[in-house]
Amino acid sequence: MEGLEQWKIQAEQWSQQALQYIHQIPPNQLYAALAVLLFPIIFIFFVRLFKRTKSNTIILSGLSGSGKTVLFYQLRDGSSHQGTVTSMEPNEGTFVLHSEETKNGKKKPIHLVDVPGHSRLRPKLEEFLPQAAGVIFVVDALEFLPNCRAASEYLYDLLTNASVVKKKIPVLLLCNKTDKVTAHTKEFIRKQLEKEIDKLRASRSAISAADISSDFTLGVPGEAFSFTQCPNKVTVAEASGLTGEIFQVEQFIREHVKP
Ligand SMILES: Nc1nc2c(ncn2[C@@H]2O[C@H](COP(=O)(O)OP(=O)(O)OP(=O)(O)O)[C@@H](O)[C@H]2O)c(=O)[nH]1
Ligand SMILES: [Mg+2]
Repeated sequence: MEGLEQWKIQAEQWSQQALQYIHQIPPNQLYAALAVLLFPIIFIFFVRLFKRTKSNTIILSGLSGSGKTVLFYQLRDGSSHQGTVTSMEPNEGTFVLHSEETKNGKKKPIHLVDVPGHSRLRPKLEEFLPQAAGVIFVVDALEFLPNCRAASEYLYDLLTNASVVKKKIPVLLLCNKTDKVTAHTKEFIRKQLEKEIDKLRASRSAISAADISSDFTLGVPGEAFSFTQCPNKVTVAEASGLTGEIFQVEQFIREHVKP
């Protein structure tokens, strides 16, 4: 008991000494010391907060038949075990990329969403866009010309989506099915899409002027449309989901979902 009492007295003395010492310090110095102590703590807190809110969601979009579901399984399992059925609902998964599973080092799982291209299911895309770290717009490079108009319309909607514009969500135009020699090149596809969007822009802005639509407009008025005019980054790449040549897809994912 005595020992405890002594300890109490000692502790009180110490705290009084500490208080006296603090009172001796000029307030300015005290505040400065506090700031120096608090700043790193607040800084680390914000860095962590920012990191946590950073999304790991990548969206696969594009017309029906462009090869999104095959790509999904290729990225997840390294094989294309999916038949030729049209997807009737979004396909979602959180996983480590198959190509990274055997690698050492940091691996961060990605959340991949395959949104079916069927026009009735496209509104689903808008639900996923606000949380997207990147969007892969898959284009069938084999059957490109007959689908050019439809693909451009879908892409136009994507590029004028409020989340995509405001959050500057990066978009990868993926020319798929390049395993076939008759596939069109990515330069050709990019140019054709730009031309088609240029035409759409004229017709759509005429409609929205009458309807007072609040949709975002694309490109620079009076100039031919080019993807470089978009506020978000739009890049082109080639792949073959079927044969697993998906390096450029994985590169895009890793660029926007950091391990
Ligand atoms: N040659 C070739 N064919 C492919 C490739 N990727 C997909 N296909 C074929 O294209 C067809 C459609 O592929 P899916 O992955 O089901 O297409 P999707 O984009 O998911 O279509 P929806 O679910 O309807 O939106 C299938 O018959 C695939 O075998 C590819 O890289 N090369
Ligand atoms: Mg599908």
